[in-house]
Amino acid sequence: MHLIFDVDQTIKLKQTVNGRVLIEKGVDMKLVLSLVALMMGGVIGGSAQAAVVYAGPTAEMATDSSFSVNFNSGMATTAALSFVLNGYASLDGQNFYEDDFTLTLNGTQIFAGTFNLGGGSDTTQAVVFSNPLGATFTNPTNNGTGICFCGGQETFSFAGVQLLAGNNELTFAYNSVADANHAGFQGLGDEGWGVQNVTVSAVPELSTWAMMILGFCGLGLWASRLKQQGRALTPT
Ligand SMILES: [Ca+2]
Ligand SMILES: [Ca+2]
Repeated sequence: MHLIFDVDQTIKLKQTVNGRVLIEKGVDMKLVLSLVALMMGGVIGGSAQAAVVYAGPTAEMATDSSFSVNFNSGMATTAALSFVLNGYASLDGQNFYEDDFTLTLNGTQIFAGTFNLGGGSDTTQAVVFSNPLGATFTNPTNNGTGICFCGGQETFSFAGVQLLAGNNELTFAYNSVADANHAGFQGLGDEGWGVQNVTVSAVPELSTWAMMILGFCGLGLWASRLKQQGRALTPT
């Protein structure tokens, strides 16, 4: 059986017995290269597209609760992550009625802080306790709400989080601080929280880009050399 690259840019599969052709199939090289280009476009385009892994919004939840979003990543990769955090009524920042927000990804905490989302007394209540991945958010101080009992929103953006191949779990949690200096749980009559628009988009690693470009160059070289030689290849 022979694989033949023809000068007319056709890959031919040909099987002969005693000089008699049993099978002869041709594939246009331009078609092959177009398909490869389309596949690459798909990989790149797919990576650039954001996937909404949870649209929401959740129902309003009381503090001292958590909410998890599970989603599947085809491979272990770096991804951008964003979501909207909703506050209802007088969800508090750092004051006597403080409520703290945390986010974990696959069991590792990637953010912790407190924000005035409708409850509080001044403009200095937004405090970030931990932000190892450098997330940004829309309203770092007071959320523009003051004391209004009218809730508020923060939009969080992470430029790069590490996803596992297969299932990944994001866990959002809100807890009221209960100690000698804090009031503790206030309940839905006073405050609530929720999330929506949880979006993940894969960011191709440099090595992935390099491998795709090298692969494409290699294919081009291979095609070019075969075209020059116009020779038959015999698979081993
Ligand atoms: Ca409150
Ligand atoms: Ca509170």
